[in-house]
Amino acid sequence: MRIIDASTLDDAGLLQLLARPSMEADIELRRTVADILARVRRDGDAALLDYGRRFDGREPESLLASPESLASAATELDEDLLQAIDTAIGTVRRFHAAGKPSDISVETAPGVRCQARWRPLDPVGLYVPAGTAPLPSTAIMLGVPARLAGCRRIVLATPPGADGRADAAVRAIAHRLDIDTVLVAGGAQAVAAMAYGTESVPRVAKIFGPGNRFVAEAKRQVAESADGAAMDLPAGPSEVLVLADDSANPEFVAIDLLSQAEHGPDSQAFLITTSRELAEATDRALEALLERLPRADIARQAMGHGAAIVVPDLEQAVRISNAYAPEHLIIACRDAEGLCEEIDSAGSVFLGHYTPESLGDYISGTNHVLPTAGWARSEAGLSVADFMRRMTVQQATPDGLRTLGPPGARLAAHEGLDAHRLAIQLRLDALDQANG
Ligand code: HSO
Ligand code: ZN
Repeated sequence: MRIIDASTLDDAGLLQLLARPSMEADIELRRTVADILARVRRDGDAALLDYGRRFDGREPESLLASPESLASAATELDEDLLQAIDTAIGTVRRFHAAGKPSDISVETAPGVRCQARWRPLDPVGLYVPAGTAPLPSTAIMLGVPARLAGCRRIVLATPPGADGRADAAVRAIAHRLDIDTVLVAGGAQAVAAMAYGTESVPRVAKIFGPGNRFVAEAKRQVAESADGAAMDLPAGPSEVLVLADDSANPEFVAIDLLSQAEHGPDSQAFLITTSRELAEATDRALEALLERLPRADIARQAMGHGAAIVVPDLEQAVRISNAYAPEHLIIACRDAEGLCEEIDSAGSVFLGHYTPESLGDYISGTNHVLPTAGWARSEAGLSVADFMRRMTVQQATPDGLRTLGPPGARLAAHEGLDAHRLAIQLRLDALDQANG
């Protein structure tokens, strides 16, 4: 890992160092995805099967997982894995249930009541990737909040494994969450099927979940088309920033950097520290740990996009972190909670020396679908609200109209919108007449 002294960098140099690997979709990718979307839209299931053969390298056993294969999936898993899945479903449910938005009802003036009522989206589409490995944890992170939101119909799409079936853990999770439509397809074609519907896949209102470049581009394109489907977050490669002082354990820091780096060659990991000794010890630990990792090649490539940056004080470390707006921020410092107060841009924050990011990826209860690529400046990770929409409702009594009608009509007159003004005034006149 490169170790760089922040004092040797000007602002431009720092920005350059923190730049993300480019994710811009090239023309070729855009065109390929547009073709796939158009074809699935036209030919439905037949196109899905054909693309499955071509891109997934195999035709799925059946496009939709059979009810039996969902019901019996748990029997294909080890008991301790099942228990871990149930623990994760429990913590994610507990945390997300507490954050479920509630309706409000406010009397804004005597006789005028305004409400906000939340309604589940229906149907919704969940994309569970299985690139280098299936990610059943993502099925939990998407399925649990969708169920808590009250979404009635949920489609879960995931690419087939070598046996032509959806991953057994993903099927078991779908079954536990009462998700009975599991589309065994991946890539842009799965996104197209959910956005436009096919003979066997219902058309959904919004598509959630991470995926490769094809999936991300397909989500973007269907979200742009008026009759497509909305999308959750623009997805980029995973990233982590570790902010550490001299109290940090270099081996813990190194393995946290590597746990993001092993996701993919374009992942990014930074260490910002006040201690040069820690940076150097972390670098040594990285080399030793890489020897032990089956995905060392991927992690090594990803580490090339990051660096250790040595700063004079924690204030500067926080400034850099906020400017980068990491998807994951680990604060491995003595006063982690105090520093967290200063953080304003990060997807998910991990405090202290005993809170590895893996905890949040799998089991603590927070969501692991998080804003990447700097989106943490304005966006948040998934929550129940993302699976719902808010609708406002209002009602005025005659007294309410008498109170707020006149100032409303005055504003309408100012804007020269006379039908607006009269919609109020005619009613006020009618009320006057009725009262003699
Ligand atoms: N860290 C990933 C999520 C994940 N990790 C799934 C393991 N499995 C999100 O950036
Ligand atoms: Zn992860």
